[in-house]
Amino acid sequence: MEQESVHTRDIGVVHRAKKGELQSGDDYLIHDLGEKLFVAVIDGLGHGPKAHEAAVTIKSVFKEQIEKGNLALPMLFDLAHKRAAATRGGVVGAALVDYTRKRISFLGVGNIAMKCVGKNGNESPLSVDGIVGYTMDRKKLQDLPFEEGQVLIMHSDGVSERYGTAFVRANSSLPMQKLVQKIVDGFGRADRDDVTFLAIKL
Ligand SMILES: [Mn+2]
Repeated sequence: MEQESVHTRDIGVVHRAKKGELQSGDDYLIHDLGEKLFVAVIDGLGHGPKAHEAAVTIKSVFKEQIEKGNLALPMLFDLAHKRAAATRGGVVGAALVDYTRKRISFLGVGNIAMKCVGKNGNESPLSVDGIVGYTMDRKKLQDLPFEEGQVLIMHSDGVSERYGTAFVRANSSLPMQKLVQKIVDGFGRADRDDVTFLAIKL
């Protein structure tokens, strides 16, 4: 049976280290699996090389597991939690977009902002408190429907949430890279923190 597996995805990314740091303590992963898309933003505790180490450790667990076909978010977080125990740990938001079922699974531990913005309203899945690699008492998997044309936003606290979802909606016809740059230019805090901002047109 033939399946269409080639998508042209409109994805915008800005990822930059805090001013004065050579390495970012944030990291992210976008892994396109054809009918599914895995997206994660990781903010290692603090900034600089130790934060970088934590973020990269978590990302590498995700990457390794996804390449093996392991896509269950709670399991990915459990493995990352174990592996990152030797590091400072970090806050993590992850989403698995299923284009066939038109649903997104979200899992967030700590303050990574995740939103799905559409013309008929927004979904903001909630993260639970915790730090992957340090303290992760519980996980809350959320599964939400989406519509084509909505914008999936995921970012670290290096960008203030004051840009607002109305701004995203009003600018959702822009190429995602333009949208992300506009938001980061207006609301990024690279003078104080690492910045990672992703936008995906669903
Ligand atoms: Mn941060």
